[in-house]
Amino acid sequence: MNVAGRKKKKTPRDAGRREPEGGSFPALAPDEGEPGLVVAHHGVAVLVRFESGEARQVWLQPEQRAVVGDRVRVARNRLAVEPARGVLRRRDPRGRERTIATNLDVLGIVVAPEPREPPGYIDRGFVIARSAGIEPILVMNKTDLDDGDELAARLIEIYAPSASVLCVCADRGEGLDLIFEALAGGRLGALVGPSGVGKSSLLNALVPDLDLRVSELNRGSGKGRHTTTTATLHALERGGFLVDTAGFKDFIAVDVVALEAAQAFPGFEEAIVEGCRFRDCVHKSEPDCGVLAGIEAGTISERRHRSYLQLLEELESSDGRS
Ligand SMILES: Nc1nc2c(ncn2[C@@H]2O[C@H](COP(=O)(O)OP(=O)(O)OP(=O)(O)O)[C@@H](O)[C@H]2O)c(=O)[nH]1
Ligand SMILES: [Mg+2]
Ligand SMILES: [Zn+2]
Repeated sequence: MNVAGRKKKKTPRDAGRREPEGGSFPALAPDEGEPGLVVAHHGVAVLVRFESGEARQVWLQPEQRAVVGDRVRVARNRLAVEPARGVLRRRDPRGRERTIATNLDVLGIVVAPEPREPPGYIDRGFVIARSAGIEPILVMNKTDLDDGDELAARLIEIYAPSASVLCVCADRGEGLDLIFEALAGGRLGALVGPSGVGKSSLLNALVPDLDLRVSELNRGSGKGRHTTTTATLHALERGGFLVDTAGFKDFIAVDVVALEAAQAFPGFEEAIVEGCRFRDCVHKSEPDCGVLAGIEAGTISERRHRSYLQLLEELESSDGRS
């Protein structure tokens, strides 16, 4: 479905919000129905968990959309989807918009020494999360592997000033407390990352009796096998909820403008607050730019700035696609 015709200009207040699709599902009156949460998505139907703890499959109407994390009401086997915030979207390699999950408080970007994520993956994750009002955290799994310490040190150096960097090991059950803490107080998080980094393995380690499918990396390519094909949401014993998602290597932003990237890029936070003269500075060649001054002073590396400029270029070139 082409949604370009309905597209409104985005304002900062809209960031990460989404209204339910159309008004064309007259199924339920306002406040009618039993409230529930979408915990799995099966194409034409969703699995809804109710406050009683019971879960039931509900068919979607033609064209109706609901994803994991959506709050819904169900009556007469019909579904009404509540407006959502914290909406995580990406563009797939064919240019189509995909909503991965909604109502997220936290995005756990999972990486590992093997398989390594594509260049710029983490930065795009930060920008996408922050511009949707979701707190990004970085989760490095597989600390037991040989290159674990080296990668952890590098990630901490770059990202720890901007966000929590959690070094964990699903295999040995290490660092799991850090994930519980990040979701304490009933927060909803999702794990995203390339196939094979161990997202499902982490969920299995966090949730007793959960038995999500995991598979070994491909021996030849060292890549994951796209084992998880649909997102599922799980309650944690210590409070909070966590979504397992299908791995993807293209973390392409939808509707993120240059200024949002300029303000959300990890590592620029302090320089912007202290330094940029113009509020709409995109740190390219503006006078009195805190980021450019940081490069001069050696507090921001040129390499990080190059990664940022590359991301800006990508955003600009994907603009016309939707
Ligand atoms: N050495 C080591 N291997 C791990 C660890 N966690 C997961 N793995 C292995 O990594 C492989 C991939 O794990 P999965 O949990 O299937 O990865 P995933 O991120 O869910 O992959 P997709 O579902 O394809 O996106 C499996 O062989 C796991 O046993 C870890 O902490 N250490
Ligand atoms: Mg998986
Ligand atoms: Zn600037």
